[in-house]
Amino acid sequence: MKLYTLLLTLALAGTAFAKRPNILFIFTDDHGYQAISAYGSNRNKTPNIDRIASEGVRFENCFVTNSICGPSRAVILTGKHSHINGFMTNGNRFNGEQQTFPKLLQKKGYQTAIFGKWHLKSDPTGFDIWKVLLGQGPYYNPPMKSVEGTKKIEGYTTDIITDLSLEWLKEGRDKDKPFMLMCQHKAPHRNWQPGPDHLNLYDDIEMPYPETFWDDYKGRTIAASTQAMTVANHLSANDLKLNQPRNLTSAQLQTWNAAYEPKNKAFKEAKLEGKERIKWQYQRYVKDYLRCVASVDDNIGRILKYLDQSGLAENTVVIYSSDQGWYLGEHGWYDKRWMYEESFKTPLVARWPGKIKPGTVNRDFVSNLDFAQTFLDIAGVKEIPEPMQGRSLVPVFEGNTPEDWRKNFYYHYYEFPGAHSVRRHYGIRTEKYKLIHFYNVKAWELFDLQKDPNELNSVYADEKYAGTVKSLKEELTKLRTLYKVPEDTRPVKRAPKKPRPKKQQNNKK
Ligand SMILES: [Ca+2]
Repeated sequence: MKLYTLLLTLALAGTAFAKRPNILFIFTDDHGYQAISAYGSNRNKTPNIDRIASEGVRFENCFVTNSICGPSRAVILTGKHSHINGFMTNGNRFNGEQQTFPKLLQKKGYQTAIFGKWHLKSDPTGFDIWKVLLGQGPYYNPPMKSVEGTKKIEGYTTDIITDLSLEWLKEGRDKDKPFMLMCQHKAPHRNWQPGPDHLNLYDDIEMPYPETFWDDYKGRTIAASTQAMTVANHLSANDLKLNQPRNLTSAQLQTWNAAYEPKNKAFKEAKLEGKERIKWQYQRYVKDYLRCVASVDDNIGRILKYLDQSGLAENTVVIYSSDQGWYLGEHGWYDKRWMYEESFKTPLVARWPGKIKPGTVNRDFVSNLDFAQTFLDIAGVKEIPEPMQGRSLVPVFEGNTPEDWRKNFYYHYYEFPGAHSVRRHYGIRTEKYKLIHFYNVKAWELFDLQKDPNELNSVYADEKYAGTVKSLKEELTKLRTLYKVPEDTRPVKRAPKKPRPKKQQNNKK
């Protein structure tokens, strides 16, 4: 009798266990919200990402704490700001000994898996299975590392990461346990090599130019004019596909050349100069970027289809986001790093049948800092030994944003000297204003976001805003105290790189 009761209890516990929701976290690298049709893109369509948004929620104000690849990933894993988790710049190495949300999920009986981009130097910890790209990883034929070692897989990386995720969902996992799967794409990171299916997509159209494409950086501090990330001067021959890619198989290269050689021939014959040349570079860059996004969207479609067919869709929370936003020619730029809106905001859409009302649009200030606690809350994990610094989005998902939800947000970028020469800065964003401190050059910017949504004219020195500056500085100090931000005393040894003259821009990345 006792044995029967025990077995019955175990069986019931097992049922409850199995019913906990699965978490599918699809994540890209450098996908700006301007390149998602659910966010109103005027340049491309993303029907599958849009589907997640229309069956769930789209967040209009998802901010990152530090707009760059590795640091964003470390924030997500730990639920802590960069200065606490120790990964402040891409040069750092992630300390995998520390508390992360996958480890806490594992303890609660979740199966955890990651396929794709990791980019934190140390090996993944907290995963039952992992297979990751080495560093950035290439777009074609990526070597992938797992506990068994490193093996090259032939094909297009975005397809391969999806294949690995689907194989694990179908055959690899323990179907008696709930899962948390991180499907992490390299795309659409530089240098934007499209997949074989999309090499000629958009050939016959001209992409529209952003309003701020010809920005002259007047109205802001020295920081904005001394960067090295312009479409005009800082794209390499590899970025522009004027060189052949190096690691393609001969069949892949044949397909590639069939697409690019005629386009490159026409470009060379046109001998474009000045603005016409810059426009050509913009068209080439944006189209390649959006071609990479098209493959991401196709592959999200494959996963959503499998969730439908397998019946998993009903009990799986699907989340799509990117490690930060991106410039698709806004301010004349590519890349990220700034606290300006395009790179400070990142896309976030989520679907959770029965919990998130389809078609929801949310404007609360949410962040990648909140993801860890959100995943733990979804899984019913209450024990978080070391406090995290975000908040669970579950009540926000359910349409019950707490009264005391944050009304401002702290940002801090550290990687200077570094690629693209963006000065270190921290700042505060409220609904109406953004105050930024480029502290190594002792310069401040204040933007009135309602009057100047493109952030072209700092009103920091305008007397009319003196009171606003004072109160924002007080709020900023409070946030720095709340998050325990130390003074950044690391020396700035190197002067900012001058933008390279046009003649030298070829060949090197
Ligand atoms: Ca990134």
